[in-house]
Amino acid sequence: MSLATAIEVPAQPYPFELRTAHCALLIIDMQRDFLEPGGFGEMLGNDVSQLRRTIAPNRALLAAWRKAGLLAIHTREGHRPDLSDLPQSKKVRGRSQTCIGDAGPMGRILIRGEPGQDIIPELYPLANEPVIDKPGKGAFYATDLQLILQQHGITQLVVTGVTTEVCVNSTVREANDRGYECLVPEDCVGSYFPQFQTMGLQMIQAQGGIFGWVGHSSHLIGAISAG
Ligand code: C5J
Repeated sequence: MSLATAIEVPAQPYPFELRTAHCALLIIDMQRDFLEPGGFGEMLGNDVSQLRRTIAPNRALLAAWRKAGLLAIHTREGHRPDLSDLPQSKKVRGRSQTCIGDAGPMGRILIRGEPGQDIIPELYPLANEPVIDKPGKGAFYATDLQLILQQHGITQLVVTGVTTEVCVNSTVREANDRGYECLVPEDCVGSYFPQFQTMGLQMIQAQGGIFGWVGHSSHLIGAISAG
């Protein structure tokens, strides 16, 4: 397989023309506090099994991606320990008893360096894979993600992770506005809310792919493993 050749990957609303030399896998916020039983997400009353079903497909996709020698990037939502990058509006949103920065079940909630803020062991980044610490929902906001993508000549993104309607959707929209073509494998993204999973994916592919494409990891793995 020539890295410059486009491979047609089945997707909605029409096939995605994958150019592996210019495509990065961007795994959004597969963090312990969102996915693990006993974490912040579960503490808020969410059903983490809705997110945990994405672990196995992400593992398989990441393994194939690494085997093909392609660029994988990971993100983590979180804030500085002194909370200097946490807007008050985000801190108090939800009127919860426990806020970002407070002591949680796995250390201070969504604070960089705390166990709960880190990526789950099943998908832990390799030393050569960039990890983007982001204070917002979108991965481009207040990060060096775009610079890293430019340095690698990336024009396409396969976006996976959690949650479909929040950080995945925000990132795909940000990427689309910056000219990146985004493919979202539906089995590799998850929401605590089944209806948001469905609608979050429909929003991406609606109106001729207004923000991007929706596919399945099996087709992507087939495409990158073919060469
Ligand atoms: C993410 C969130 N990662 N739902 N965060 O989607 O607050």
